[in-house]
Amino acid sequence: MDEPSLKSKFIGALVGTGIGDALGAPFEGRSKVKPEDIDGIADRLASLTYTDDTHMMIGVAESLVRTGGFDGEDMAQAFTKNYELEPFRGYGPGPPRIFRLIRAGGAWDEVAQGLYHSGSYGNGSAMRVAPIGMLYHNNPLVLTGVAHKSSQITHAHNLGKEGATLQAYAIALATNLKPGGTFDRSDLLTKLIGFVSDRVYKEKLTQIQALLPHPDKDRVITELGNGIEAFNSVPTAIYSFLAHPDSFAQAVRFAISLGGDTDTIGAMTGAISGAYLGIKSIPGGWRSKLENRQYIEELAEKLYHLFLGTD
Ligand code: F2R
Ligand code: MG
Ligand code: MG
Repeated sequence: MDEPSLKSKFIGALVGTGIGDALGAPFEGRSKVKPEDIDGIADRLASLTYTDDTHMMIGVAESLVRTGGFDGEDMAQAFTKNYELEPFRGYGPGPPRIFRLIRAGGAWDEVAQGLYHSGSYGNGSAMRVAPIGMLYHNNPLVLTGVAHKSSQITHAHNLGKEGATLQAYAIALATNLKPGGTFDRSDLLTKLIGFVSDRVYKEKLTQIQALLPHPDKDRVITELGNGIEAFNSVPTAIYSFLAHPDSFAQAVRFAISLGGDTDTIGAMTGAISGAYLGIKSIPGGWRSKLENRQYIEELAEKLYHLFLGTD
């Protein structure tokens, strides 16, 4: 395989989010899914329709591109405007409540604090974080600050913020790696374990190390999780990628086959795999069917130029 360019990785991460989301969406909430059913859906559908995961990822990218970096007020307005235009994207229960508060004039960094008493730890801020992982892939310190603040808009619980930051960092590390050579999974996991602060994430990442040599889907579901909470889905996406580093299709198929929050674990796996392997690794038949593909690719290119300083 030709080594993907950095631009190809930017496009791969954003389109990868959309593909994993759209392929997983028909199975969200089901128990384990047969890989052939995933391919069947992809073949049958004329268009691969994305959900809130990609809709919010688009909002993140639009805001970063528009303001030339992170601006919390602008990003909160982008989420709110996009939701009002397309409320049918299957949003979780929390974000629409936040958007109403934002619309009523609430402060972007305060409104999410009271949700579920201590803020949300749902995976909604991790599923959309690919543009942040890409834009700051060479600067973990800035990546951490921006991922935390972007989560604060809707997911203020520390486990929500840490989940988004961990997913962004996994995308950044994948961007910095060259595919095709020897892939040191242990080194990547060690970096991720050293990066997170919360014990829940440290333990799950350590568990990935134990699970990788002995593939067992049931143990992945039981021990890492396949749920809507950030800590029950971000480590699972990282596992799905690490167990299939050389194939976007295999990584995403595996993530969805676990059942549960299939669109979101698919989206997060697709983002990491796309950032590692680049856009050409995504099967053409999937890529060509993705709803709004051209717009998502244009956003990825603009983000790439923002990174280069050539926008
Ligand atoms: N909403 C869905 N799927 C439902 C069905 C969609 C259907 N197919 C359709 O088309 O309508 N999926 C999307 O939601 C998930 C992301 O959710 P998000 O944005 O994190 O929402 P929320 O409400 O903040 O959190 C989700 C749930 O987590 C629990 N929770 C969170 N924080 C909690 C806390 N501090 N204490 C207790 N529980 C907490 C709650 O149950 C929340 O409702 C993605 O799957 C996306 O695809
Ligand atoms: Mg969704
Ligand atoms: Mg979901």
